[in-house]
Amino acid sequence: MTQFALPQIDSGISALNVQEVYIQRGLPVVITQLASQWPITAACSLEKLRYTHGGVEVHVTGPNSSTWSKMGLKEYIDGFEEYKKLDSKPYLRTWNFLDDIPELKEMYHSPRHFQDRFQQLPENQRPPFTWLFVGPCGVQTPLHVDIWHTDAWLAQLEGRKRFRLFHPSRRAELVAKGLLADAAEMSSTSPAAGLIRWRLLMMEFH
Ligand SMILES: O=C(O)CCC(=O)C(=O)O
Repeated sequence: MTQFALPQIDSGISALNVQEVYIQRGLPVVITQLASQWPITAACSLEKLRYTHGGVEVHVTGPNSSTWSKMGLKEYIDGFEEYKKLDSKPYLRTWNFLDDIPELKEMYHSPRHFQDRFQQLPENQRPPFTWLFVGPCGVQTPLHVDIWHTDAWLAQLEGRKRFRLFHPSRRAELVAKGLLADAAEMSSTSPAAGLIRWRLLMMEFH
């Protein structure tokens, strides 16, 4: 399979440039030197989460990645060394962390390079798509198309993660191989089903 490296651009680039060259064309891009400057990056380090917010109850995926169990954040983080030995590791995914730790709200904002149109909705109508993912080395998110075919930006706050993206023209092949289960369902329910976008395959921590 042919693999391509994504373009990397410096965070000094204008928002207009990012919109025109990448976002409007549906092209993935890596913006460097950005998240390291945010106060929320330090506030959400593994160490800070453990010591300052360790009592927060979170839901992590169980061994078959569809069941969820509830545990304290400190308990979950303390288990990381143990989880590394498991074939299927528990993962704290799609955590609406601002609901549980509201004091972080004032530190959180979308980078100026992206327009978050959901912010134009009244607060009580915004979909809960501001997530934090926390996991030990080796956790994975399977191939998927995001809900409503929304575009997403992701920031890596700590550790490393591999992203694999496939061009939408390969969707039928991926479905046929059983790698992408939700394509038909997503395309029939999405208000933006006609948009051509690159999508995420999988992320894993190293
Ligand atoms: O970081 C991950 O493991 C998954 C992120 C993701 O699935 C997404 O943003 O759509």
